[in-house]
Amino acid sequence: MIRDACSYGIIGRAIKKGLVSVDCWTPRDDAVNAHRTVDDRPFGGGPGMVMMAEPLIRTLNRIRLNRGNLRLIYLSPQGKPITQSLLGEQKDDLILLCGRYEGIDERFLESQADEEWSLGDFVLSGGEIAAMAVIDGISRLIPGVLGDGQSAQRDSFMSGLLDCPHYTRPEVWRDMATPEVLMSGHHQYIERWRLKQSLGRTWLRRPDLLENGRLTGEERLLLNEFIHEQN
Ligand code: 9WO
Repeated sequence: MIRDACSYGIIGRAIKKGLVSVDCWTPRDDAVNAHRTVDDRPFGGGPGMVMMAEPLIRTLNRIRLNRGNLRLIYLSPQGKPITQSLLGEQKDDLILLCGRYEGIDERFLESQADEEWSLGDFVLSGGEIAAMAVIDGISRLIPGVLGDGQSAQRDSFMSGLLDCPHYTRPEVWRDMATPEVLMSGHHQYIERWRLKQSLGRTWLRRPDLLENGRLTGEERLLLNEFIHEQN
């Protein structure tokens, strides 16, 4: 699942260019019996199965022999929210642990997991989709992975704002026109319009992102202009 998802697009090209590397490991290769068992019934009863600690620690020891002592992140709904700033803080390689079944033996998590991260307050079938989001989000921040043009767009979100609207041909689609400023060729005006739209959208949809009071004077003015135009 992870290998396939990493073979496409920006991440696939980054791996081909050697800017990103993703290795996948399975505890089944370190199962302690011929049936390659990695799970067992939960103590205390209840539905489903729990991933055993022993196969996992053996896999983890192989990874550490191979890649060194990297921080281990467990992807779970019980973790701290995955945000752009959390991804931006990551400077070293990571081990991303994806659970399945009903979860992983707590003794493995307590002794081996450095952090737990959550994609959101919902339960999936496993941690892989969250792990893929982390791989994609961190990879995009590595110099050379995005084309130069896109890095400008990335910088705007790095300021904690939502993205501005985007338009392409045709100029009028189903009687809906493209904002004139985008057709003007006046790059300063276009940049100002895009920042104003990002500020306005953030104010309308995610006002919580503006509570950190980090807007510059010019951004505050632009936002006030947007708000005034709303009324
Ligand atoms: C099941 C569950 C049921 C009720 C309330 C909370 C619950 N958490 C879980 C749970 O973590 N189940 C897991 C399935 C076991 C390990 C992997 N699974 C998983 C990871 N489901 N959803 C995620 C996940 C990971 C990161 N961000 C969001 C969801």
